[in-house]
Amino acid sequence: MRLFLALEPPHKLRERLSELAELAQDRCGGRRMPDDSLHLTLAFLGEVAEEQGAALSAWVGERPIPTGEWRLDAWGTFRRPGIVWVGGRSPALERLHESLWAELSAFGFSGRAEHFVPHVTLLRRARQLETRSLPTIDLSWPWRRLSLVRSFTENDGARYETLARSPAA
Ligand code: 2AM
Repeated sequence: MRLFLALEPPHKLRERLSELAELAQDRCGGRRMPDDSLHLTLAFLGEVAEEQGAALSAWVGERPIPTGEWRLDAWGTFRRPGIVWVGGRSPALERLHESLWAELSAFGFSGRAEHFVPHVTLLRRARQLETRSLPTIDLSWPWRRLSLVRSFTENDGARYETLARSPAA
């Protein structure tokens, strides 16, 4: 199964991100992420065997994470595969990313990306990767819980299912 560790946005923020995705699509084209799929990936694990997935679910379910607040104040793009995102630098998220990967390595996982760019993907396959005309943003994302998410590939994109959440801190 294909898994990743993520933060899921609070309800009000999800609504705001959805509005931004609509605005961005008007300017840039491409496909919007479904509202209920909006997330921040902290660690992409790729294909994981059933038993390892079960062990990860138990680990996430028992392990509170330090809470924090992420300030999203930037638009960005990844040329391939035409991603338009919102995000922002955050030392607290970098520490969380770092500590999660330290524990994941002990589990035997590898594949940590060289650079961690905290972002929420709003559009894929955008025709235009120009974000200068998009509104200035300054959003706050208070986080409390980590999610283990499974990704299913379907004809019209990926579908996500949350398998486990860490206890509320
Ligand atoms: P993206 O939003 O920038 O596409 C599920 O696919 C999540 O894992 C998405 O957030 C995606 O990031 C990220 N992801 C997918 N493939 C990845 C890879 N090979 N390396 C790092 N992150 C990946």
